Amino acid sequence: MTILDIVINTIPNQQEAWVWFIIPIIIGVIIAILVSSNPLPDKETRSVVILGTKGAGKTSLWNALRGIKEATTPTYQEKISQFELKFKDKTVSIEETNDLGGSDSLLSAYEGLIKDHSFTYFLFNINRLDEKEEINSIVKQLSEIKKIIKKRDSVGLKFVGTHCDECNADKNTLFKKIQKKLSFRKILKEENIHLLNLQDPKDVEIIINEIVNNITDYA
Ligand SMILES: Nc1nc2c(ncn2[C@@H]2O[C@H](COP(=O)(O)OP(=O)(O)OP(=O)(O)O)[C@@H](O)[C@H]2O)c(=O)[nH]1
Ligand SMILES: [Mg+2]
Repeated sequence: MTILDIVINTIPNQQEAWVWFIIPIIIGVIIAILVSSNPLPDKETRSVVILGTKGAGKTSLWNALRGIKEATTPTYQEKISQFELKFKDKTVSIEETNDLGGSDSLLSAYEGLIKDHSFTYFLFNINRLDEKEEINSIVKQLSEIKKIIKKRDSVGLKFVGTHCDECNADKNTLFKKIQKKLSFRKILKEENIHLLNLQDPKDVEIIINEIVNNITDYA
Protein backbone atom coordinates (compact mmCIF):
# COMPACT_ATOMS: atom_id res chain seq x y z
CA MET A 1 0.00 0.00 0.00
CA THR A 2 1.44 3.41 -1.00
CA ILE A 3 1.12 6.70 0.94
CA LEU A 4 -1.36 7.77 -1.75
CA ASP A 5 -3.57 4.72 -1.00
CA ILE A 6 -3.48 5.47 2.73
CA VAL A 7 -4.52 9.11 2.18
CA ILE A 8 -7.26 8.08 -0.27
CA ASN A 9 -8.67 5.57 2.22
CA THR A 10 -8.82 8.17 5.00
CA ILE A 11 -10.49 10.91 2.94
CA PRO A 12 -14.13 9.73 3.31
CA ASN A 13 -13.83 9.80 7.12
CA GLN A 14 -12.26 13.25 7.30
CA GLN A 15 -14.19 16.50 7.38
CA GLU A 16 -11.28 18.82 8.24
CA ALA A 17 -10.49 21.64 5.85
CA TRP A 18 -6.89 20.48 5.28
CA VAL A 19 -8.09 17.25 3.69
CA TRP A 20 -10.01 19.21 1.08
CA PHE A 21 -7.02 21.45 0.53
CA ILE A 22 -4.82 18.50 -0.45
CA ILE A 23 -7.43 16.84 -2.67
CA PRO A 24 -6.39 18.69 -5.86
CA ILE A 25 -2.83 17.50 -5.17
CA ILE A 26 -3.95 13.87 -4.77
CA ILE A 27 -6.22 13.93 -7.80
CA GLY A 28 -3.54 15.84 -9.72
CA VAL A 29 -0.99 13.07 -9.08
CA ILE A 30 -3.45 10.41 -10.24
CA ILE A 31 -4.45 12.45 -13.29
CA ALA A 32 -0.79 12.99 -14.21
CA ILE A 33 -0.40 9.20 -14.39
CA LEU A 34 -3.67 8.67 -16.26
CA VAL A 35 -3.13 11.36 -18.89
CA SER A 36 0.24 9.88 -19.71
CA SER A 37 -1.75 7.02 -21.33
CA ASN A 38 -3.14 7.52 -24.86
CA PRO A 39 -5.19 10.74 -25.17
CA LEU A 40 -7.23 9.26 -28.03
CA PRO A 41 -8.46 5.82 -29.13
CA ASP A 42 -6.10 4.44 -31.77
CA LYS A 43 -5.86 1.77 -34.44
CA GLU A 44 -5.18 -0.85 -31.74
CA THR A 45 -8.19 0.10 -29.61
CA ARG A 46 -10.42 -2.93 -29.20
CA SER A 47 -12.94 -1.90 -26.56
CA VAL A 48 -14.57 1.17 -25.10
CA VAL A 49 -15.14 1.55 -21.35
CA ILE A 50 -17.42 4.18 -19.82
CA LEU A 51 -16.95 4.83 -16.11
CA GLY A 52 -17.61 7.72 -13.77
CA THR A 53 -19.65 9.05 -10.90
CA LYS A 54 -23.31 8.36 -10.09
CA GLY A 55 -25.70 10.14 -12.43
CA ALA A 56 -22.89 11.60 -14.56
CA GLY A 57 -24.43 10.18 -17.74
CA LYS A 58 -22.80 6.78 -18.43
CA THR A 59 -26.04 5.04 -19.41
CA SER A 60 -27.15 8.12 -21.38
CA LEU A 61 -23.89 7.94 -23.35
CA TRP A 62 -24.20 4.17 -24.02
CA ASN A 63 -27.79 4.75 -25.16
CA ALA A 64 -26.82 7.66 -27.41
CA LEU A 65 -23.98 5.63 -28.98
CA ARG A 66 -26.48 2.84 -29.76
CA GLY A 67 -29.25 5.18 -30.98
CA ILE A 68 -31.51 4.27 -28.03
CA LYS A 69 -33.83 7.10 -26.96
CA GLU A 70 -35.01 6.09 -23.51
CA ALA A 71 -35.05 7.74 -20.10
CA THR A 72 -32.43 6.19 -17.83
CA THR A 73 -32.66 4.89 -14.28
CA PRO A 74 -29.68 4.36 -11.92
CA THR A 75 -27.67 1.33 -13.05
CA TYR A 76 -26.18 -1.53 -11.08
CA GLN A 77 -24.63 -3.56 -13.90
CA GLU A 78 -26.13 -3.95 -17.39
CA LYS A 79 -24.77 -5.91 -20.33
CA ILE A 80 -23.97 -3.88 -23.45
CA SER A 81 -24.04 -6.33 -26.37
CA GLN A 82 -21.60 -5.87 -29.26
CA PHE A 83 -22.83 -3.14 -31.63
CA GLU A 84 -21.74 -1.19 -34.67
CA LEU A 85 -20.90 2.48 -34.39
CA LYS A 86 -21.17 4.54 -37.55
CA PHE A 87 -19.94 8.00 -38.44
CA LYS A 88 -20.51 9.14 -42.02
CA ASP A 89 -19.11 6.35 -44.25
CA LYS A 90 -17.10 4.60 -41.52
CA THR A 91 -18.23 1.80 -39.19
CA VAL A 92 -16.49 0.16 -36.26
CA SER A 93 -17.52 -2.71 -34.03
CA ILE A 94 -17.72 -2.01 -30.31
CA GLU A 95 -17.06 -5.11 -28.20
CA GLU A 96 -19.55 -6.49 -25.70
CA THR A 97 -19.06 -4.90 -22.29
CA ASN A 98 -20.96 -3.78 -19.18
CA ASP A 99 -22.53 -0.49 -18.22
CA LEU A 100 -21.61 -0.07 -14.56
CA GLY A 101 -23.34 2.23 -12.09
CA GLY A 102 -21.23 4.87 -10.37
CA SER A 103 -21.41 3.33 -6.90
CA ASP A 104 -18.10 2.70 -5.12
CA SER A 105 -19.30 -0.86 -4.42
CA LEU A 106 -18.66 -1.64 -8.09
CA LEU A 107 -14.96 -0.70 -8.06
CA SER A 108 -14.00 -4.39 -8.07
CA ALA A 109 -15.72 -4.83 -11.45
CA TYR A 110 -13.37 -2.32 -13.19
CA GLU A 111 -10.58 -4.91 -13.47
CA GLY A 112 -12.65 -7.04 -15.86
CA LEU A 113 -13.67 -4.08 -18.03
CA ILE A 114 -10.34 -2.30 -18.55
CA LYS A 115 -8.45 -4.70 -20.80
CA ASP A 116 -5.29 -4.32 -22.91
CA HIS A 117 -6.01 -1.95 -25.82
CA SER A 118 -9.15 -0.47 -24.24
CA PHE A 119 -10.07 3.20 -24.17
CA THR A 120 -11.87 4.63 -21.12
CA TYR A 121 -14.13 7.66 -20.99
CA PHE A 122 -14.36 8.89 -17.39
CA LEU A 123 -17.54 10.92 -16.81
CA PHE A 124 -18.30 13.37 -14.01
CA ASN A 125 -21.01 16.00 -13.53
CA ILE A 126 -19.32 19.40 -13.76
CA ASN A 127 -22.00 20.96 -11.54
CA ARG A 128 -21.15 18.68 -8.62
CA LEU A 129 -17.46 19.51 -8.24
CA ASP A 130 -18.15 21.43 -5.02
CA GLU A 131 -19.78 18.36 -3.41
CA LYS A 132 -17.67 16.15 -1.17
CA GLU A 133 -19.50 12.99 -2.24
CA GLU A 134 -18.66 13.63 -5.91
CA ILE A 135 -15.01 14.42 -5.15
CA ASN A 136 -14.67 11.33 -2.92
CA SER A 137 -16.09 9.20 -5.66
CA ILE A 138 -13.77 10.72 -8.30
CA VAL A 139 -10.72 10.07 -6.07
CA LYS A 140 -11.69 6.43 -5.38
CA GLN A 141 -12.60 5.60 -8.96
CA LEU A 142 -9.55 7.27 -10.54
CA SER A 143 -7.30 5.60 -8.02
CA GLU A 144 -8.72 2.17 -8.94
CA ILE A 145 -8.46 2.93 -12.67
CA LYS A 146 -4.83 4.07 -12.21
CA LYS A 147 -3.93 0.74 -10.53
CA ILE A 148 -5.48 -1.27 -13.37
CA ILE A 149 -4.11 0.87 -16.22
CA LYS A 150 -0.56 0.38 -14.89
CA LYS A 151 -0.96 -3.38 -15.51
CA ARG A 152 -2.38 -3.04 -19.04
CA ASP A 153 -0.84 -2.58 -22.49
CA SER A 154 -1.72 0.33 -24.72
CA VAL A 155 -4.70 1.80 -22.90
CA GLY A 156 -6.06 5.33 -23.04
CA LEU A 157 -8.32 7.59 -21.03
CA LYS A 158 -10.20 10.81 -21.55
CA PHE A 159 -12.30 12.81 -19.09
CA VAL A 160 -15.83 13.89 -19.98
CA GLY A 161 -17.41 16.70 -17.94
CA THR A 162 -21.16 16.32 -18.43
CA HIS A 163 -24.32 18.39 -17.75
CA CYS A 164 -22.61 21.40 -19.41
CA ASP A 165 -26.02 22.75 -20.38
CA GLU A 166 -26.96 23.17 -16.72
CA CYS A 167 -24.35 25.81 -15.93
CA ASN A 168 -24.09 29.34 -17.19
CA ALA A 169 -20.34 29.51 -17.72
CA ASP A 170 -18.68 29.23 -21.13
CA LYS A 171 -16.44 26.22 -21.86
CA ASN A 172 -13.19 28.10 -21.27
CA THR A 173 -14.30 29.20 -17.79
CA LEU A 174 -15.55 25.69 -17.03
CA PHE A 175 -12.27 24.14 -18.14
CA LYS A 176 -10.30 26.48 -15.85
CA LYS A 177 -12.59 25.64 -12.92
CA ILE A 178 -12.07 21.91 -13.52
CA GLN A 179 -8.30 22.39 -13.76
CA LYS A 180 -8.34 24.22 -10.41
CA LYS A 181 -10.60 21.69 -8.67
CA LEU A 182 -9.04 18.52 -10.00
CA SER A 183 -5.38 19.20 -10.55
CA PHE A 184 -2.90 21.31 -8.66
CA ARG A 185 -1.03 22.35 -11.77
CA LYS A 186 -2.16 22.54 -15.36
CA ILE A 187 -1.78 18.78 -15.67
CA LEU A 188 -5.18 18.39 -17.25
CA LYS A 189 -4.93 19.72 -20.80
CA GLU A 190 -7.76 20.49 -23.21
CA GLU A 191 -6.86 17.38 -25.22
CA ASN A 192 -7.61 15.25 -22.13
CA ILE A 193 -11.21 16.37 -21.64
CA HIS A 194 -14.53 16.92 -23.39
CA LEU A 195 -17.14 19.24 -21.89
CA LEU A 196 -20.52 18.05 -23.13
CA ASN A 197 -24.28 18.04 -22.86
CA LEU A 198 -25.08 14.36 -23.38
CA GLN A 199 -28.67 15.21 -24.24
CA ASP A 200 -27.52 17.06 -27.35
CA PRO A 201 -26.89 14.66 -30.27
CA LYS A 202 -24.30 17.10 -31.72
CA ASP A 203 -22.23 16.81 -28.52
CA VAL A 204 -22.49 13.00 -28.53
CA GLU A 205 -21.35 13.08 -32.17
CA ILE A 206 -18.01 14.50 -30.95
CA ILE A 207 -17.40 11.21 -29.12
CA ILE A 208 -18.74 9.04 -31.94
CA ASN A 209 -16.48 10.83 -34.43
CA GLU A 210 -13.48 10.44 -32.10
CA ILE A 211 -14.02 6.69 -31.65
CA VAL A 212 -14.88 5.82 -35.25
CA ASN A 213 -12.13 7.88 -36.85
CA ASN A 214 -9.37 6.61 -34.60
CA ILE A 215 -10.23 2.92 -34.16
CA THR A 216 -9.31 0.30 -36.74
CA ASP A 217 -12.26 -0.67 -38.86
CA TYR A 218 -12.59 -4.33 -38.04
CA ALA A 219 -16.39 -4.71 -38.27
N1 LIG B 1 -29.06 18.16 -18.68
C1 LIG B 1 -28.32 17.07 -18.78
N2 LIG B 1 -28.77 15.90 -18.29
C2 LIG B 1 -27.99 14.81 -18.40
C3 LIG B 1 -26.73 14.85 -19.04
N3 LIG B 1 -26.18 13.60 -18.99
C4 LIG B 1 -27.09 12.83 -18.35
N4 LIG B 1 -28.18 13.55 -17.99
C5 LIG B 1 -29.34 13.13 -17.20
O1 LIG B 1 -28.83 12.79 -15.91
C6 LIG B 1 -29.54 11.69 -15.36
C7 LIG B 1 -28.58 10.55 -15.02
O2 LIG B 1 -28.04 10.05 -16.24
P1 LIG B 1 -27.57 8.52 -16.38
O3 LIG B 1 -27.15 8.33 -17.80
O4 LIG B 1 -28.60 7.59 -15.87
O5 LIG B 1 -26.32 8.53 -15.41
P2 LIG B 1 -25.39 7.29 -15.01
O6 LIG B 1 -24.00 7.81 -14.98
O7 LIG B 1 -25.65 6.12 -15.86
O8 LIG B 1 -25.88 7.02 -13.50
P3 LIG B 1 -25.66 5.67 -12.61
O9 LIG B 1 -26.01 4.51 -13.44
O10 LIG B 1 -26.61 5.86 -11.46
O11 LIG B 1 -24.24 5.68 -12.12
C8 LIG B 1 -30.60 11.31 -16.42
O12 LIG B 1 -31.80 11.97 -16.08
C9 LIG B 1 -30.02 11.88 -17.72
O13 LIG B 1 -31.04 12.22 -18.65
C10 LIG B 1 -26.26 16.11 -19.57
O14 LIG B 1 -25.17 16.26 -20.13
N5 LIG B 1 -27.11 17.17 -19.42
MG1 LIG C 1 -26.25 4.24 -15.44
